[in-house]
Amino acid sequence: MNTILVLNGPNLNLLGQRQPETYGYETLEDVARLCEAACAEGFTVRMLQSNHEGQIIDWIHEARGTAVGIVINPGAFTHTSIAILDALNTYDPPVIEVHISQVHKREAFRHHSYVSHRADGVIAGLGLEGYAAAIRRICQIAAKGAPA
Ligand code: CA2
Repeated sequence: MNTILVLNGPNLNLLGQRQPETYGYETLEDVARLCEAACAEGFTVRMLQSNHEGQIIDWIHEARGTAVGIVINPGAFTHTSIAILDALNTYDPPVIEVHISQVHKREAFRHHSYVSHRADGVIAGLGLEGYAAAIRRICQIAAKGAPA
């Protein structure tokens, strides 16, 4: 078991195609490449995206016993989904929440995250580099048994 699950929520399939002033010009494929490059030897990345809350929950359930950590950008579900929080609460290994934009500089409704109630780390505003930092941290914890 050396897989790190990278989950992306709604609309992130459009990364690089719309709102470049907020989310930049790079695509989700670029995120996948960046994550793979950030992965320590012996670890692999499984990169997934869905616009559907239930699908994301099913993937979190599947990660139990199969993934050493989860990097999650829940998209707008960050601010609405107690169901995703509940699913993450069934998962013991490290969870790192990533936001491409600095959500705290944006509208007030983006300031609260249900997922942050579970996440071991939260990264916002570092652009795609946030994913790479999250991958490096999970590799570090998984390799050394460091506390999450
Ligand atoms: O900053 C982030 O990564 C967000 O999680 C992105 C979500 C937003 O609802 C959160 O508040 C912050 C939105 C994802 C929408 O992604 C798009 C990407 C490109 C073009 C259009 C939407």
